[in-house]
Amino acid sequence: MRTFFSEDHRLHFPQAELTGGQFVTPYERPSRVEYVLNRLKEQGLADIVAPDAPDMAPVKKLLDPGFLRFLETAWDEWKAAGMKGEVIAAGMPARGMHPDRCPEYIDGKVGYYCHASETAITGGTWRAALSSLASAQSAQAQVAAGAQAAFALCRPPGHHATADQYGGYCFINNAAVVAQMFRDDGAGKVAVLDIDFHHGNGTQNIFYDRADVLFASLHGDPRHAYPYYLGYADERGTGAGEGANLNYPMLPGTPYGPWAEALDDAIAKIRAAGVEALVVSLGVDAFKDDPISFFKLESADFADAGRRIAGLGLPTVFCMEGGYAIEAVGINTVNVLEGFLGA
Ligand code: OKP
Ligand code: ZN
Repeated sequence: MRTFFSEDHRLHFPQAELTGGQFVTPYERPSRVEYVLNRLKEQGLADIVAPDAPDMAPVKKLLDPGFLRFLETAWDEWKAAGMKGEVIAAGMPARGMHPDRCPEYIDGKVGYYCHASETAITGGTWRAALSSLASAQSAQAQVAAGAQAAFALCRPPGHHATADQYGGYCFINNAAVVAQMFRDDGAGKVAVLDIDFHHGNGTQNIFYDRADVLFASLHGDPRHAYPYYLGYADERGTGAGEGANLNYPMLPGTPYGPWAEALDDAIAKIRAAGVEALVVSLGVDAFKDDPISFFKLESADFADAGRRIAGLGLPTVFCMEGGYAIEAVGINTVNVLEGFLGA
């Protein structure tokens, strides 16, 4: 399996994440992917190539062009307004306010296009997000051209980003773009299977009213885990998309047994839906030692999950999402890929 990876991820390295009332070094940091690269090489999965340039045409159709322009220009506007620090949203439109009138002043715009203030934008964020997108798109192109599977080692991640809001360390929803590209290439139905610990609110939101992209997510119960305001089991899709959204929220301490049962249920429903291509939002923060998550998966469980996913027999693009127990991120991520490959 080929890995697509761009060194430009390094351009995104904010100093600050707002956590517990403090600014800390972000959990989502450049060194995460070094562990994945090293493990890939260690395990002989050394086919690692740089992606082609991103193709913005499918992205502009799926995501809000105003949002994309905002991401591109936010840092310059912020600095031009005299702001001293990184771009951080201090307030968002809340209940009883206007959720869809975009202010003109940058501080207001930031809140309009953001859903969670832990995530900072810096001068390199846009280019890093584009490079992450490019890896996902090149992986999709390789699978569309006949490869059984490809791995996009994306950083920053994408699954929390909606069509018009960033947050949760995510700016551009790589997995959603890949799913749309499979559709554009002729796949009748596509599934996005999100095994990151956190609910893929962005992906859910983008496809919520669509029957042609099935979304299934295994995640920490939103009553206890970020993104908190989405991810309940009764969110099943709307209109034509009714029944095409599957959420599996699970409680703190959940070990592999029940997690794998949820995975099998999602897999069975993906199989029954007649899906022709699969996108896996591959986060490994369900790991027992993850510093910001609360499931109890062991490293070996990730290989077993990969085996189960392979049982679908679908053309598959893996898009890297989260995983913050950095020394184990490489082992856990590559375990999924090796399990998938039957290694
Ligand atoms: C991104 B991905 C840490 C709170 C972190 C944001 C988590 C974003 C996770 N104290 N809240 O899904 O791995
Ligand atoms: Zn996560």
